[in-house]
Amino acid sequence: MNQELSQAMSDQINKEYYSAFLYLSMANWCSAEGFKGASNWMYAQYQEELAHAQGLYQYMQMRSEPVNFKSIDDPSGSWDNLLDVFKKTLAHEQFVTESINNLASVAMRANDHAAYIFLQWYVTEQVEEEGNANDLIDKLTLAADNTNALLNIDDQLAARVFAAPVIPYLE
Ligand code: OFO
Repeated sequence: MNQELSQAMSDQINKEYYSAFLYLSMANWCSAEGFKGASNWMYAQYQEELAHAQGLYQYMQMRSEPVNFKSIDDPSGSWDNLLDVFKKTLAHEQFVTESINNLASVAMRANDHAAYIFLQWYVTEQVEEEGNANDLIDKLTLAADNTNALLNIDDQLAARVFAAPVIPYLE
């Protein structure tokens, strides 16, 4: 594999683990604030990010490429309210989308069609990741400080059940 691509793939694995850690931190905050449904949603998101990292890791294994693990930054934060949590989620996903797009561009420049095709799963996934955060920002903006509306949204978030994503090469 092209050296720049290999390094960028490896870096992306670390970014996915940071995403997982960030959402686990948000799950923890939501739980402490009494939003058990949002905590459940964030915990499922944490599991999903772990799967994203695993998918990239397994791909690198298939290609006999090294992975350089780095320490994960402290994700803990203090968020103003549930709306702020999801605004930060969207901002983070936009950052990840840019990173994935750059990665796909590196694969294209390296003429690595296999890696480029593999990365399309992640490109598509980011549309959903941003869309989910956007939907929740809209709902939470409408709810504003209405406690009943907020608890209603929290109940909806409690219904999320983690389903392992079907990522190419990840069994
Ligand atoms: Fe891995 O998609 Fe979110 O960060």
